[in-house]
Amino acid sequence: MTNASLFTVANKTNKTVESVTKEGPQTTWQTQNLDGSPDVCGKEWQSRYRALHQEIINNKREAKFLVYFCDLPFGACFGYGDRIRGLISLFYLAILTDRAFLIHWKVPKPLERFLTPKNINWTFPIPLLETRKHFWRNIYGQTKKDLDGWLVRNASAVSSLVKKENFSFYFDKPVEIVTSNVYFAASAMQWNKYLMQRARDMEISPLFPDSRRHAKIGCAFDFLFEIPPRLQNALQITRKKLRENSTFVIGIHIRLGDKQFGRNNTRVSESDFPKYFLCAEKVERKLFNLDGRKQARWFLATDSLLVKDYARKHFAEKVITDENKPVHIDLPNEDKKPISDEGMMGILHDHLMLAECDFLVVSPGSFSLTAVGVGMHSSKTHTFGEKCSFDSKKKMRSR
Ligand SMILES: Nc1nc2c(ncn2[C@@H]2O[C@H](COP(=O)(O)OP(=O)(O)O)[C@@H](O)[C@H]2O)c(=O)[nH]1
Ligand SMILES: [Mg+2]
Repeated sequence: MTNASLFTVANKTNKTVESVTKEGPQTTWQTQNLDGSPDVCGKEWQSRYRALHQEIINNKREAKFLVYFCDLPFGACFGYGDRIRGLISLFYLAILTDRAFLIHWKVPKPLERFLTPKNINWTFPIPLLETRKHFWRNIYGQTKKDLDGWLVRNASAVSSLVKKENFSFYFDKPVEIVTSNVYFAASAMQWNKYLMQRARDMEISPLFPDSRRHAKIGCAFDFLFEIPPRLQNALQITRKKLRENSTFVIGIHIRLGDKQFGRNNTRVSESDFPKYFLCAEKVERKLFNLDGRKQARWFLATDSLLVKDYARKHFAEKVITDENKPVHIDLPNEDKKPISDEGMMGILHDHLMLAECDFLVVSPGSFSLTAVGVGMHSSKTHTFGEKCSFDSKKKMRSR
């Protein structure tokens, strides 16, 4: 992805507009603060876990590891959003069982090329100690031979396990490796009396039942990941275009489905996606006090070129979108080539950019909902494009 040619900005306007953000009015277009807020994320467990992790990898404490694993010869760790939800669920499970969390995400590209370790060294090599391997997800096309050596549980069996098991005993090997796309941190884990007791004792507030549903994603993401300079630069270029003249930004994510990636699966139909743009217009009208001087910009992320073309044709004035063809992280391209670095950058760029928009119009699915989580959005700052319901009495103030 070359920075200069990445994005199409339709005609720039020089109107003076001030931005409205999730936290309230802002006077500049500076980066949204996505850092895990101490109010939502808690503030003590992070340093305690950092110390524990350090002690384990420095051999000063019993070797106990929990590894998120995506390096299977047959691929198929699912999409980016699915991976993030599985990974983050395992991260919390590692904290609650006093294990050092490692990420071994090598397919189709090593994650550490695109997101780097922040508070803990999750790239530490998997120790050559007694190991058990868990395959926690539904089987899609894997053969018996592929799964040799893996303890297989489908998604509903994982939920049952996570609801009732005492994992301090269940995980009894020095190295427990898991490949998973199950978002149990937001569901089954909440029912587990042992895990929830530990979460309370350790004051891991994003896991408390009354915490914001997707904040657990934002708090974990912020703890684990640093955005490296190459991706930061790409984000900054887009941000500048979006925030020019202190405008405010609506992020729109339209996920048509895997049809464009050669699979028979439709999420949002080609006749329904224009509703997302109508929804963004409604958000502007009802939530932001726009007048002739004020204008919003839209950041469009989508899996479809058709949607991008439509947006450029109908909303050239306000839409900014990546020019490249979106790729599915886990499905082969038409030419059967593995996904390129640019393709991966495009996925991360779209996801992180969506996260920092002031309001989100999203699709059902994990790509959208993890962006809601990473951006620490509440129910007041996102809606689903087709339903487009929100409380229009709660106007967002602009100055
Ligand atoms: N670049 C880009 N890729 C996307 C976008 N939406 C979906 N994709 C691709 O489609 C895949 C969708 O999988 P996933 O993130 O699991 O979302 P879900 O299947 O909708 O739950 C992602 O991994 C991306 O490769 C988007 O807005 N931009
Ligand atoms: Mg998926």
